[in-house]
Amino acid sequence: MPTQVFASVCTMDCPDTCSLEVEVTDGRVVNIKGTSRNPVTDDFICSKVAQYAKRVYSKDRLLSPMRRVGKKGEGRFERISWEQALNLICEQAQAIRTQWGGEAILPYSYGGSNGVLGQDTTDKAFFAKLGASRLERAVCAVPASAAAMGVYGKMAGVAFEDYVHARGLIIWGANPKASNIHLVPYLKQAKAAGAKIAIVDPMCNFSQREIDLHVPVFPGADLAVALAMIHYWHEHDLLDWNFIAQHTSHAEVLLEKAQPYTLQHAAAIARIDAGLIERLAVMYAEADPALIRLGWGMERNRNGAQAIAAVLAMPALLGKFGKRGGGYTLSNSGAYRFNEAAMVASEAWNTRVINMNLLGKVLLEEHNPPIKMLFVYNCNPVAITPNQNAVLAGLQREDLFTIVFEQVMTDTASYADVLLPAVTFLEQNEIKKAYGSYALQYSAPVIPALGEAKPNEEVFAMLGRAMGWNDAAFAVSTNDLLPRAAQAMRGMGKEISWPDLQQNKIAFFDFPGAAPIQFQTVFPHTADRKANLAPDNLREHAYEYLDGIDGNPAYPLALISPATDKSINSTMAEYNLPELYLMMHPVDAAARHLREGEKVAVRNQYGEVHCRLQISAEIRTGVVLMPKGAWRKASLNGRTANALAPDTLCAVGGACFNDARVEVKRL
Ligand SMILES: Nc1nc2c(c(=O)[nH]1)N[C@H]1C(S)=C(S)[C@@H](COP(=O)(O)OP(=O)(O)OC[C@H]3O[C@@H](n4cnc5c(=O)[nH]c(N)nc54)[C@H](O)[C@@H]3O)O[C@H]1N2
Ligand SMILES: Nc1nc2c(c(=O)[nH]1)N[C@H]1C(S)=C(S)[C@@H](COP(=O)(O)OP(=O)(O)OC[C@H]3O[C@@H](n4cnc5c(=O)[nH]c(N)nc54)[C@H](O)[C@@H]3O)O[C@H]1N2
Ligand code: SF4
Ligand SMILES: [Mo]
Repeated sequence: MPTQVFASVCTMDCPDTCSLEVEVTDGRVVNIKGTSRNPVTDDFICSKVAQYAKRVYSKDRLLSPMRRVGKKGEGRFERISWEQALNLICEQAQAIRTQWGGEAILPYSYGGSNGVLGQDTTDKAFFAKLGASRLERAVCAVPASAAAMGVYGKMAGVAFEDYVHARGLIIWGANPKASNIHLVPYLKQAKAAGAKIAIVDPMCNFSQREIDLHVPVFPGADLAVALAMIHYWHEHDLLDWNFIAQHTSHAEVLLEKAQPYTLQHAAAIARIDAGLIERLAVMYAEADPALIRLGWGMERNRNGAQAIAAVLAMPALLGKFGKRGGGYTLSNSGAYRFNEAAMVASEAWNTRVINMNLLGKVLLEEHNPPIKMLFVYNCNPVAITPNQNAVLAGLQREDLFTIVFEQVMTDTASYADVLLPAVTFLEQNEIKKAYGSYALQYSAPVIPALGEAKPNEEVFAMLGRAMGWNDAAFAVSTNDLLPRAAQAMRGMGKEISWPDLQQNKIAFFDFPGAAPIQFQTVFPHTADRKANLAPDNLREHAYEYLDGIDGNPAYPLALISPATDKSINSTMAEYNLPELYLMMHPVDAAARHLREGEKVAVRNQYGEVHCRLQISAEIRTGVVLMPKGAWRKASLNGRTANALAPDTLCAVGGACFNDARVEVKRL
């Protein structure tokens, strides 16, 4: 058969949301390339997804429902039919509901393939009708969302294409070289046109040629640095009082909180030179247009939401909005005003809420009712949830009935009682809102589903029917949901027509214009359309720097575990990240007499990880780095970064992965 080429879209949890061209020969995916249908993709994609066929045809692919025959975690299963699997799950759910109540059932999900069909449609209707516990999806983005919602009501951010217009850029707690690669060409163009670029990050992900300033802030100390910059501008009369008066509220609260933060005070907290903070403040104040790219690296600690709010306030305090290339970008997901309720009707769902970061504790500690059934989909908690040892111990519980709905045999799947096989994005119909680039895209299957794999929305509808429920929610198919999703899309400046989307595969915004200009074509979605510089949702702790975790001499090093170019979270890490490593600065290594490539034990009160040491001056002193997403087999003792990550929460419930403090010894 000749090779056929199909249009597709990458649905990974990545801001870029590339438009793809997939070559299929004899029904098999042979090549995946980028196109410029989404202009930001510009014909190139990351090597991970270029080789995604490896995952589609992996020997670890789940191709039929299965039932556990070995011990939990051992990974021995036998094949069963879909009908048997659905019946088994329904029997268990009924029995648990009768004995313990619906809240003894916990759905557990996160990013998965991230489209509008595969989450919060029939799954939500199913768990709502069961009266299951609700999940607070808080492993990512909760602090950033709270800040962005509070300050600007999630105003649309500066488009990547407009970065070329900026003359001063701060990349704050983001690593575009790994996690947002399509921003990088625009940064290069801006630099070539004379822009100054600064990064605020304990790690230096750029070469000296690519940037003008690196501020190697200690993890969790961004709030102090941001307040010191604000204090500095106030003191040097650099604030834009006109903009503040016209377009902001509660600036006085922020300015008062910034008062104690002299450059020296913040520098001591952030363990950097005060001169660096001053250079950053001056560079940003002088730049016109000035732009800030905020990443999620800054949020993953106890001060995350407050720090992001303080950084978000900067363009308002200095009046940097109102022109191309001026303002900020965080997540652009808020630009779509998607009417989720129009997809599938759900019953009212008012049960207890469980924060997903606490999974291990929730499974192990006493609760009323206890969790008796765990239903995992779109998520790999053994790899990505903090306090891995508690998660593993919880999953071992013999009285816990665990269902894992997955594409491949993950570290979590091996603990399942029942496994359900999921399609990959190349086998699926999905509509995907990009949260970095500005486009809505439709992807049709390019190959038929492998084995008996099915898409989420169909499986939860099947489960509802297997429960004997006649609700309309459980009668829907994928084909019913596609036109509904197009109709439910608001905020794009125009109606989205399903036939057009189906035909063209992509729809763009009209702000008016393809790219928004903050405070000119787009405005805050706050009640008064002003930037709220001390929003209610943060005000109780507004801009209060919490120290608290440093100072235990047994664990002097801060451990961060950011994204790498090897995987998307744990997806594809199974083959791209075969060996876990710890990165350490030469000075910290010398102090411990450790050498490059040596086996080390990384320890704290939560656990211990054994891996190889990598020595690099790119990471600052006092901080070590272990990549996120590694599978257990990549480590020398079956534990990964999350065995060291605390299951503490920040004030708004977000994960504090980077509050881990550790010590490292030779193994
Ligand atoms: N290749 C790839 N791309 C991805 C992902 C992936 O796993 N792999 N994941 C996707 C997802 S789900 C997300 S949320 C995003 C995340 O992508 P990013 O927003 O880039 O977030 P992180 O990778 O967590 O961290 C970014 C940077 O923050 C730094 N950092 C850590 N702690 C601090 C701190 O306290 N302050 C400051 N200023 N910097 C700090 C880290 O050293 C790192 O360089 O990427 C998405 N894209
Ligand atoms: N230590 C540390 N841990 C972290 C982070 C960190 O910075 N440090 N970052 C956190 C962040 S930013 C995030 S977003 C989370 C991400 O955590 P997760 O969202 O759990 O990300 P993945 O590990 O990629 O797991 C998603 C799983 O869903 C499956 N899947 C994909 N598509 C489908 C589908 O259509 N149906 C079904 N049923 N399954 C599907 C994939 O095979 C994959 O195993 O991790 C968090 N964990
Ligand atoms: S993971 Fe990101 S960069 Fe890679 S193909 Fe998908 S959207 Fe593009
Ligand atoms: Mo994330």
